[in-house]
Amino acid sequence: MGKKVLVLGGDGYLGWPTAMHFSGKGHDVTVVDSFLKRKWEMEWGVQPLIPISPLHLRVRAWNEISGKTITMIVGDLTNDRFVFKLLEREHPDVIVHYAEQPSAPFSMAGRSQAVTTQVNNIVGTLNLLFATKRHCPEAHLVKLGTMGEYGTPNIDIEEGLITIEHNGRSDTVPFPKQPFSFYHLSKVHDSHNIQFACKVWGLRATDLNQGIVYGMDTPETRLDPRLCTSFHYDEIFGTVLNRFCVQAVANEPLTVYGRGGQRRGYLNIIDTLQCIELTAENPAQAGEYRVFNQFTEVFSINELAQIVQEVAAQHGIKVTIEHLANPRIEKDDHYYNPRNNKLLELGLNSHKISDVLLKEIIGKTISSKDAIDHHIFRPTIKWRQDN
Ligand code: USQ
Repeated sequence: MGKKVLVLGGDGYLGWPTAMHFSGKGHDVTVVDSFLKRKWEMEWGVQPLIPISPLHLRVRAWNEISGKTITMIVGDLTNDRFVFKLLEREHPDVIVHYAEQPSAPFSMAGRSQAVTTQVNNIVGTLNLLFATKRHCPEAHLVKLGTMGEYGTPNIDIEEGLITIEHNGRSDTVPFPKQPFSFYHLSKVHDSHNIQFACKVWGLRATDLNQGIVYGMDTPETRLDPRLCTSFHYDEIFGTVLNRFCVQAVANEPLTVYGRGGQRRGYLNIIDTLQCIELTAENPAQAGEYRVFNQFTEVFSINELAQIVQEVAAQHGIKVTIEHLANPRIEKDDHYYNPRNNKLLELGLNSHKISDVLLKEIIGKTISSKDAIDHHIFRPTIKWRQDN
């Protein structure tokens, strides 16, 4: 039977495809967004490669094309009255929470952006927890966390918890967090707040520690050009593989930061949807706080650059790779072995970064080549200003 699903951050890169996916499967979907990301895009002078319509028009187009109904509500999660009214009225079974400032570089641009990131993300999530307790304590919170919460420790990364022995005693405790930025830290603080709320109020939540997402299309975005999602390639909102694909098509060098040995978990946007769906279908128990590591493959930046170079060559594009002084403070040669068993155990059937997937991004980027802004590839935000 269809569930009542709230998608918070429903205007975003992942929120919009998630909303269509759940609606297409027969769930009753409401999208919520404050359009803050659109404001930040204007402030930084960046925009998605393919212009996206206002959310009103996308919702209308989806409802026409699919014969289903997504409902849309405009509001900001940092406004507690809005959040309490929202949950009182909607009474959701599942709350998918993407409504956060998503960029590490944005959060490192200065004091104001760090504060904006942490207030927006942490206060928004806290309001949501309190409103859930009041109006829908049975609802399952599916929260987008990040693999970056763990950092890159010199030991295997478990899914949320680790059992340690210390002075002859043993306990299972949260896995140590050594994040990369004030943005990633905001997700750490969220995780602690959610875990605590589950413990003291009996709420149920799954924290999805997601890796770096790439890709442009899902089965639903392919139905009509009006349904496409917000695909960024700038230094703020563009993730590395998406940036590399656009740089290749733009005949610009791939911007590898530092030595390029940084290893991270990656997944295709289609697999993000699958992971969210599997999580929603298999909810946490009352009082349970679960963590799933959400990625399908691990690559170094050098490996990614090489893959893009090879796929671009098949399109007749010769790609060069440039190693820039790393604007971030991070290890660029390190051990990295995170686990990702829990979603696989639930049935995740992952898509590998095959030529086909990359070819699709590069192919579609070629058709938008004239729209590429060549000024937004080089990193300008530095973790240390004297870098
Ligand atoms: N990088 C380059 N060249 C570039 C851009 C990035 O070498 O042109 C490197 C970065 O130094 C970093 C890695 O690529 O080592 C990933 O950077 P990114 O910008 O793709 O991703 P990140 O800042 O880690 O954040 C992104 C999303 C964030 C999500 C996170 C998942 O923006 O919302 O939480 O990926 S994770 O990285 O696993 O924490």
